Amino acid sequence: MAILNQLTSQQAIDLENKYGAHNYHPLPVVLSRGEGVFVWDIDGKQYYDFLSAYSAVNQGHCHPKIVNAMVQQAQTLTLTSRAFHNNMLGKYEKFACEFFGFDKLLPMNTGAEAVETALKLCRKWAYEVKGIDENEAEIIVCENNFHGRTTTIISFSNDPVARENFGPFTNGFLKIEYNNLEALENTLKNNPNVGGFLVEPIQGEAGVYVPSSGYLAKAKALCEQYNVLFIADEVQTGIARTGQLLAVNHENVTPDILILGKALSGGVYPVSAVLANNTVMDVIKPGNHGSTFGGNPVAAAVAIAALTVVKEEQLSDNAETLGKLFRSELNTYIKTSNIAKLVRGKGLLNAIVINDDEESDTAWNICLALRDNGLLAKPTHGNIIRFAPPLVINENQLLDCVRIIIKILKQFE
Ligand code: IF1
Repeated sequence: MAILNQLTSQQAIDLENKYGAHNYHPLPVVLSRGEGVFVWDIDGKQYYDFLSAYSAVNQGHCHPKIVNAMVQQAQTLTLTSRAFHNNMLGKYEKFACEFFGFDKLLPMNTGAEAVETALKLCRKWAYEVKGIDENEAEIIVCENNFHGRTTTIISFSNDPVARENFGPFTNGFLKIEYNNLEALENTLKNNPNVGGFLVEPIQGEAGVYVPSSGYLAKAKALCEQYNVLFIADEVQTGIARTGQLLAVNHENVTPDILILGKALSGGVYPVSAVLANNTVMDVIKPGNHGSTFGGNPVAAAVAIAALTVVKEEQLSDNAETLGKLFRSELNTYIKTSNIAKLVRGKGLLNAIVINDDEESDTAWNICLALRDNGLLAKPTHGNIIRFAPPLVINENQLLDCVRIIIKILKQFE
């Protein structure tokens, strides 16, 4: 097919501009290959990937074990729909439930679908178990959240760009300040119809905001006190990214509903999931919810392989150790820097706040310079640059990247 002939970078970008919706503003680089911590552009230039497809390729690009699992299953049975059983789904559900410590799993495909599933599950539990009057259930969410792009999810977003002209919006959500336990307790006390509290253990898109130590544990305790489900969106923070299998593990918190996505498949295939114990998950009956591809045999094989890699390669420990090294090295530089204000994060989910206002393009220009020096990263909001390499990165590679980052930051001082 002629369309598959080698393109120049500009030709590839022009095709996207002409034939693709303009719903992103990508960094000008055209990638064609990935392996481990590296990606290559179509001219063969190598880069460290410090975005990891928004923490979907925690296991590294094209991990052979995960790819092989996909290929094997894809050559055997790809999709049955849930109209029939298949030999892979139950195995995956058992594997994942034991891996994360829950009774049941509801398989979906994207993170947003899993968040929507969790919202529906929480509401159904609120009516049928907690006894809230029908259509009166409310779910508490946090300011500056990011949980996906569906109409209901953006209904409780406060990002004007994500909301503008997409109304009318879904009701039933109460918004509180993130990392504010008093706001949570007051909202729980004054709103008897609350069924759940949906929270990111670290707010990723908002700029890698790590809550105060103890916040998640105290929030969970408040939810228990008021008979409200604690719903952890670990789509970005989960699967070893923050130095523990789940970010909530840092505080020994067990969510009532756990939402997973992204690296659940190692970035090889869209796989997401909602996990809960029977007292919650058993409100779901045949016909209540579903998805054509949800829990398909390829997704099942890929997810088992992706989670196995996390354990076998001890990715949580690596993220914990190298994350501390990353922040330590950057903090040493920041002491004498006038361009970098601070570095924050947990494990290998980190961000640097640039000493310029949100509207400036300094962070963007820094990312262009990083690209020219073999490292790919992208600003989250305005003056914040997220740094999230695949968790398979080794110490020498990390220190090489620290060197590149500091070299470029110094050029902007
Ligand atoms: C974009 C970042 C944004 C997520 C959390 C659910 C979802 C996401 C905590 C939905 C998705 C992606 C979506 C992508 C950019 C990226 C992202 F934070 F990771 F950087 F936008 F905030 N919960 N995050 O982070 O999962 O439906 O995408 O599979 O939409 O621009 P999805």
